[in-house]
Amino acid sequence: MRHVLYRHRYRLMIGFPIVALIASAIGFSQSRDMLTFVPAERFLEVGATTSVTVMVQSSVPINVVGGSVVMPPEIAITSFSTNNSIVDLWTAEPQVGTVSQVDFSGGIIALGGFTGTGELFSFVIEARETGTAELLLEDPQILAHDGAGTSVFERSVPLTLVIREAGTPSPDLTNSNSVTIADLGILTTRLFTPYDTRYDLNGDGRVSTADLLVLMRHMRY
Ligand SMILES: [Ca+2]
Repeated sequence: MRHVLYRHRYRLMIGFPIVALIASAIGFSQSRDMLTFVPAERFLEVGATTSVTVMVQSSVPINVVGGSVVMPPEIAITSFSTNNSIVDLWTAEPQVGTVSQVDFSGGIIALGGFTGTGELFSFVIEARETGTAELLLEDPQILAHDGAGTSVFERSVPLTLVIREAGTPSPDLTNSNSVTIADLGILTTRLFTPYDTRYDLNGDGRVSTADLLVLMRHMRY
C-alpha cells in the first residue's frame, strides 16, 4: 500500500510541471501579438454613443503599429483621442472626417520599445441604424523592436456592435457586454414577477416568452 502511494506521488510530481507547461503554452499562443477593440458597450440603441479603444498586445518589444479600421454604415464616428496612446510619433494619426475607413500608423520611440498591453487610440461612435455593425481591422501591422522590423502580428479580433431600436431595453441584462445564459436566467425569473419595462425587450407591454426569444437571438453575438 505504502509503495503504491509513493509511486502515485512520484507520478504527480512529474505530471504537474508538464501540465503547467502545456497550460502556459496554450495561454501564450492565445494571447500574443494582436490588435483588439475594447468597447465600453456592445449593445446600443439608435442614437446612443459609446467609446471604443483600439489596443495592442505584444509578447516581444515592438516599435511600429498600424492598420485600417473599416467602419460599418450603421455607425458614425464623432471624435478621436490619442491622449492615452503608447504611440509617440504618428505617421498617420486617426482623424474625424474619414467616413468608412480610419488609417493609423505610428511608432514607439521609447528605449527598448513596448511590451505588454497598451492603448493605441480611442474613438466615440454614434449608433445610426439598427442591425449588427462589424468593425474590422485591415492591413494590421505590429513590428518588432529588433533592428530589422520583423513582423510579429498574429491576429486581430473584429468587434460586433448590436444596435436596437431607440427606447427598447438592452438584452445584456448583466452589463457584461455579451448576452449569455446568465441573462436568460434573469429574464426567465421576470416572467413571474410584476411588470418592469426594463425586461420588456420587444416593448409590447408585457414580459413573456416573446422577450426570451428576442434575448436568445442575441446570444450568438
Ligand atoms: Ca415583451
